[in-house]
Amino acid sequence: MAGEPQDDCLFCKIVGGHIPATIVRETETTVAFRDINPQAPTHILVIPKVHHPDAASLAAAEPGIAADILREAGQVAEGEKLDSYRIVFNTGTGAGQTVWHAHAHVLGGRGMEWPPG
Ligand code: DGP
Repeated sequence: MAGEPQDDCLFCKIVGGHIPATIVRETETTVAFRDINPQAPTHILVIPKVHHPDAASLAAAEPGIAADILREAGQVAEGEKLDSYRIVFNTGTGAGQTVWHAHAHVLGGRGMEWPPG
């Protein structure tokens, strides 16, 4: 059922405490933790506790929680004292998505280029 924890989902296991992560913030609906393979001095993932495969499907099913993700991304940036930062939702294999549980990357602490690669 949509939103239910998936046995084979890495991020559901982090939400459930079955896989360790460096958690920086947690709310009733979200968890924020440091990316295992950081692409910037600050690289934190903000995920919903509910399982949806990508950001658009999360927003379609549970728009309030999608908004929570954006608000928490801002809180993470404030907590990390980032003046500038990037929020990224990779969606689909061709865009680099590798984990099929919606997540926002919050990246900062270095200069960034546009367009992204
Ligand atoms: P994406 O490629 O957009 O689906 O992002 C998935 C991110 O998840 C990627 O940057 C690496 C991160 N990641 C994968 N496995 C783990 C893990 O076990 N722990 C943590 N903290 N991050 C992980």
